[in-house]
Amino acid sequence: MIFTKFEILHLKPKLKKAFETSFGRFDHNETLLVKSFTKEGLVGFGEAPAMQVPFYNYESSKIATLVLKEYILPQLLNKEINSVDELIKTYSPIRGHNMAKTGIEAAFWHIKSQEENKPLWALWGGVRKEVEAGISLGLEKSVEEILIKVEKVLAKGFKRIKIKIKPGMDVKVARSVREKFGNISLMLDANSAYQLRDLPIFKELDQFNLLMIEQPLSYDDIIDHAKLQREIKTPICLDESIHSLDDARKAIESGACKIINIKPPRVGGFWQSKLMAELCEKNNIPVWCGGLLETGWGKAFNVHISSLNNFKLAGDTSGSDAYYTEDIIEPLMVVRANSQIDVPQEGVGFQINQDALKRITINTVEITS
Ligand code: OSB
Ligand code: MG
Repeated sequence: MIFTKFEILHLKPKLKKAFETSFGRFDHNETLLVKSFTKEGLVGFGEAPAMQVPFYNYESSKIATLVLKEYILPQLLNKEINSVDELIKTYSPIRGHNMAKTGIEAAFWHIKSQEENKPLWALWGGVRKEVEAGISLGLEKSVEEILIKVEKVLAKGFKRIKIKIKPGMDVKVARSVREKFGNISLMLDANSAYQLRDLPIFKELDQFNLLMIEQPLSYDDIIDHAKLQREIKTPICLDESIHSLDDARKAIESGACKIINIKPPRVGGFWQSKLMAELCEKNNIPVWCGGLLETGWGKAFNVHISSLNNFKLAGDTSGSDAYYTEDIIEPLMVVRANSQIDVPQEGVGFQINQDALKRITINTVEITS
């Protein structure tokens, strides 16, 4: 394929309900779509879900726009790109900025799936026909409000529930959920809100038979997580700390985690995600696909990658009705009553709803030669 033009669409979708983590509370999100045009007349969309502020990692929608516009996209114009390796090679000198890189990589896969008339999962070696959905519940002002939300999502059929925690809203959350709902499949996500000196809290959490605890310590740490994992029974799952195959290898070798949350935009794309899942599989580390409040377009790609063999645990992919007042895909993504999402058998499996896209696009940047 030869790219002739790009558009970076800056989207600002409104969340149905404010989403709060230990790093902030948001009532809308921001994300990017990289719209890529080829000489052959195909168009590919790829989502770069960098949020409005660099709180989850150092990327944000504005930073990712800058990096795409100045450094990644110009060198792809009018160049023949036929393999993902060729694509990745053009921007590999750029350190980090994995979300920005994922935007163009996803667009490449969208075009590839049209060229080869294959679903995304077939290009990546997926094996599953359906994948298990989970839901990630944000923090609330009180434990009571969290219990109400848990009750609602259990009624909807979600089987694996993740709840955000922060200091002061941790043990009491886990205890109350266990008291009210028994032994449901429950996990917590700290988004790096704790330090090693908080060990007594994690020892206390050990009694609740949690599926895992996600990213308890610093966003850039592996060593302290290894120390913590040696002291607690609950499996640690790393999210923020893992950006590359090398990070994954170091975390596994040092015993810093027993599970990895693979978010394609955090690790630099779907090809890296595949390689990371395979590395983890060789080391008996199961993985699952996390989310970054992507629109349905990004979530669709996450469904396809979740069909790879080592994605053994439910992901943070919750269906179109869980996130925004209006999603940009048609049909909408549905979680069935048994908590499963069908893996599409053609292409991406969804189309972009151009009217809905227009309504939430706040800026467009064009890159041509
Ligand atoms: O840590 O997994 C996280 C959302 C934004 C940033 C970080 C995280 C999350 C979620 C929600 O937990 C995942 C989703 O449903 O998209
Ligand atoms: Mg997380």
